[in-house]
Amino acid sequence: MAFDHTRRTMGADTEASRRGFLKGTGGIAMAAAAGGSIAFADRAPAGFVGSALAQTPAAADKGPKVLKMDGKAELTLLGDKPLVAETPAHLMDDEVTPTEKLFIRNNGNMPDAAALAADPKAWKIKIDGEVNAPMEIALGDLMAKFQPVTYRLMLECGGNGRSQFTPEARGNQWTTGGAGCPEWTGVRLGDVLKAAGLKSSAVYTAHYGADVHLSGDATKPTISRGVRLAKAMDEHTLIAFKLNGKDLPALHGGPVRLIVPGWAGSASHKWLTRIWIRDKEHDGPGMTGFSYRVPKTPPVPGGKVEEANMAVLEAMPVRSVITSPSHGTRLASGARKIEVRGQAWAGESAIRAVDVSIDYGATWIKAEVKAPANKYAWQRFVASVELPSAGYYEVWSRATDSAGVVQPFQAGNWNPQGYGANAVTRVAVLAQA
Ligand SMILES: Nc1nc2c(c(=O)[nH]1)N[C@H]1C(S)=C(S)[C@@H](COP(=O)(O)O)O[C@H]1N2
Ligand SMILES: [Mo]
Repeated sequence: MAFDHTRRTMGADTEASRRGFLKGTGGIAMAAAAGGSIAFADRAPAGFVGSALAQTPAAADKGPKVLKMDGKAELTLLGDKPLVAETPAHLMDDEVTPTEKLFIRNNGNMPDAAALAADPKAWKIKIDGEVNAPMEIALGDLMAKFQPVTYRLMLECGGNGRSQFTPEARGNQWTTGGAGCPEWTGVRLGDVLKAAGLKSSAVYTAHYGADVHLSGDATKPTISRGVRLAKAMDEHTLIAFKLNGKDLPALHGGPVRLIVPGWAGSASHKWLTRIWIRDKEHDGPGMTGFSYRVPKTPPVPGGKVEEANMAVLEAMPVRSVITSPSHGTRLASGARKIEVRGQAWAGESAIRAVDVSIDYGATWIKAEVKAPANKYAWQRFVASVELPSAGYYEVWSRATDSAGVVQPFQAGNWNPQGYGANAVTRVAVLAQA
């Protein structure tokens, strides 16, 4: 039987069950294999049982496409022009995300290979706009003049979780793998901006890079986002040139990129060439309309949304991902003990708690949550769980952030381009007699 590795959150399952997949293969066949029992079926919402294993509708009928690329793990390919690939949950198990397991999100074509192959130390970054001393600094000088720092920092695509929305939102149908927490080395953007001398009129950054618009039009930026000055000045916001101790690979924005941790990944500009300091909110491609913007008050899902009701997406919401057991695990015959393990993080906040359920949320088991390595690093959680009998189970994880915000059961605050979906995630596990 084919496991569905792409849709296993509640929003998506509602859709799957509507389409009648429960009558087909999915959970029922799984339960039959388990001797007919679905553990805690009485606690599950009607029409819900087994749906985590229902077949993926439509395009993904043949199962998820797998990225085949030197130096990268088998990520799930969401698109190849531009290249977009996410990390399957079971590959998010490392405390520090190895480079080969880090997701990829390009909006355009990678910069010219010749430009990237040239001396990286000669790569230039311009700082201009609302500064007293505009500068153009070579990467080599940047490295020599400013103090390097190393942190583990979350990079998460603004669209992460998008596939949870019903009705479907526009864009790459990320499950939960548009996120990673590798170790980044760079200089603080704030130090560089201080050296350039910020004017009192400075309120926002605008980022530009060397990648090429899909149309081939060299005058068009692929994307150009920015952040409020306070975030730019945060000590964890970096102009980064190393990833996991090695020179930043071209695929991830090398030789140099921004890392704006905890906020929508689109602010973490790759192949960085210019930071324009502005006297108002930036309005480049990716800043206006429905792009990287979320409703201030929740609209009717799928209904008309007023542009005036949209505000810039900044910090990402609280989320947890179960990295082990992997979705579709069949335990050895008679085995009943599982260690539920995963990562949890929450944009600007820390994680206060992660709870795990094996009975459709009727009862919860407190997981042990590790302290973060530093601010903006994800936190590992572990819970030892004993399954009471053979049968088909769904294991859920639900994180609570330091402000008390909890992952919802269904993605809320629907928006046209699908940002901020952070529903409880689930994996199916079969305990065999
Ligand atoms: N120049 C440039 N920077 C970019 C992008 C891009 O297309 N071009 N994509 C952004 C988006 S949407 C995300 S989520 C992250 C992804 O970084 P990664 O590919 O290293 O994982 O880079 C951001 N920086
Ligand atoms: Mo993104």
